[in-house]
Formats: sequence, C-alpha cells, structure tokens
Amino acid sequence: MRKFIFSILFIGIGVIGFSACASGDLASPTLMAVIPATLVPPATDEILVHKDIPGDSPADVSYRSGDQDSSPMADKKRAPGGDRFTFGRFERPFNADAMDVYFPDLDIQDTWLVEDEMWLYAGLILKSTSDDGFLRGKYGFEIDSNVDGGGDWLVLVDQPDSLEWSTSGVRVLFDANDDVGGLPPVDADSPQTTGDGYETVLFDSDQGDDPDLAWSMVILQEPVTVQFALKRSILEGDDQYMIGMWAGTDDFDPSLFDLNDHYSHEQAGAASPDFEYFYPIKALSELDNACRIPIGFQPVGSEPGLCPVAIPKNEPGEPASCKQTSCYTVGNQRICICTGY
Ligand SMILES: [Ca+2]
Ligand SMILES: [Ca+2]
Ligand SMILES: [Ca+2]
Ligand SMILES: [Ca+2]
Repeated sequence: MRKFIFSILFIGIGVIGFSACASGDLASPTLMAVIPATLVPPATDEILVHKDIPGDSPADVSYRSGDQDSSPMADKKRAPGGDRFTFGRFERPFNADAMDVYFPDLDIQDTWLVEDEMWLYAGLILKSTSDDGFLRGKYGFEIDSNVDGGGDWLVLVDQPDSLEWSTSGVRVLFDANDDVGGLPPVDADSPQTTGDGYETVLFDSDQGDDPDLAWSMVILQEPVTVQFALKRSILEGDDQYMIGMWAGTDDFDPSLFDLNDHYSHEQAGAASPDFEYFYPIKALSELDNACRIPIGFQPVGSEPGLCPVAIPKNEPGEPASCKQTSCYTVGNQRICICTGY
C-alpha cells in the first residue's frame, strides 16, 4: 500500500504529499514545490542551513553482518567464498575478466547498524583505501522495509571524502513501482526480468523535501569506514526491516536492481573457479555486498537475503561446506554466518 501511495504522489500531487511528510521546514519554497524526480537546485544566493545534523553514532553497535576478506586470495585471482550470483551474494572486488587487479576500497569486511531516536546509523568497513588514499567507489545500503526480500530504498554516496557529516553526493532512491527483486526476490529470476530498479530520487545532496534526510562521512584510518546517517522517519514507523550493504563502481547501478535479475549468470560470471562454467567475473565486476541484517526482530533464518545460519565451528552439526564462521549478537540472539567455504 505504501508504494501505491508513493506512486500517486510522484505522478500527481508531489507538492502536497511531500510537504505533509516533511520533518524539517528549512527547505526553500522552491524546493517544497518540486516533484522529487526532477529535483531543482536552489537559487545560488540561497544558503542552506541544516537543522538536523547527526551526532556521533552510538558507541554500542546493535547489529552486524560480516563479510569475506578477498585480499588473502587476490593473487590467485579469486574470491575466498561468498560469491553466489544465484542467491544475490557478491564477493568480487576485482576487475572484469582478468581478475588481476584487486580493489581493497571495494572489499567489504564488516557492516553494522545502530539506531537512536532520530537516526539510523549504518557503517561499512572496507579492507583499506585505494593506494592513493581515496575511496573510489560507490557505497550504500538497501532497506527492505517489509522483509519480503524486495528492496524499497537505496541510500548511496559516490566517492565519499568528507571527514565530517555531509549531505554532499548522498542520494536516497525509492522503488515506487515495486519491481526491485522480481520473483523470486533476492534470488535470480528465471526467466530474467527487466525492471527499472530504484527509479525515484527522493534526495540528492540537500535537494529534496527534507534537506537533512541523509548524510555520510568517511574514516580513512583503520578501520576504513563509510558511515551513513538516515532519518528514521523515512520508515514511517516500521521498526522491523532488513538492511543490506553494497560497494561497487559502474555496475553498482541503482537502475539495474536486482543485479542478478538484470544479468544472466553467464553474463555476470563468477568469482570462484569452483564455478568453472561461469568463472571469471564478467559483466558484474568491481562489486561487493554483505548479507542483510535483520533489524528489530528475531530472524527465523529463512528471511530473504539473510545469510544461511551456520552452527559455530567445532560444534556438532556444522555444515561440511562451511570452513569459517563469524558470529554476532543480533538483538538478544546469537547469529552465526558462514564467511568461508
Ligand atoms: Ca561480499
Ligand atoms: Ca568482501
Ligand atoms: Ca529476483
Ligand atoms: Ca522500480
């Protein structure tokens, strides 16, 4: 229902609808009268004063989802595991075809999330910066607000470099026509489907109904981190949802989500020679994501995008195919995921 309402707003009454759900009123009259899909910059003599600025993210991280470190096997031109195109899991921080260039600033190591009253803080920890000390990729996270597997919002930033909270380059996109994920969501569609992904721009560098909606900043020392702060008001009261984080370059394209619906496995390739028919990576390269994090509820293990729950190593019942597990406290539940096959 929410998506239907959003669709109507975008097509017909964007002015009224977005004014009504504004939480900050510092947007210029010009901005308030704009349909978000065609954002118009403020007049050059207007200086935007932010009202709601995120503080330090709370010290105690509530939720985490680990990810494979591809660096130890980079010289073998392969990922250690975690690259399963069919299940929407990517571990390919390498160049296409040759896989002889490894990008540490695209290799997610860990992801976390914590909330306070106003903000949802998300962090994405990378192996390191690029050799020249920058983060050359796009970084972001999807929100599946009704835990059906199909992403609803995508928050991302391109080549972030601000050491303090900044809205510059931060975008918030929405899937108003509900085609992200296809059928089945998260897993690759068969036959392929062609949707328009996250097609609606709600926010782009201050511009949108709420100029304080989304922020990012980077930490360029260990652990190299891209942090986001997003107003929780975007969830309209939903307190049970899932977050999945991404890093990439050109192929991290909001209009192509879900990526494994847009491409076939043959086109996309695979990052492990164990998949000999598909190896190496091809149309989808320079890309990494982490398993989704369940927020506000105890997962049963079958939620779309959640990593398979594995029993911790050295305990009876460990799947033979899982050689390494990482365990995290999620709410009051202990979750273990397989991080190496
Ligand atoms: Ca990954
Ligand atoms: Ca990784
Ligand atoms: Ca799908
Ligand atoms: Ca769409």
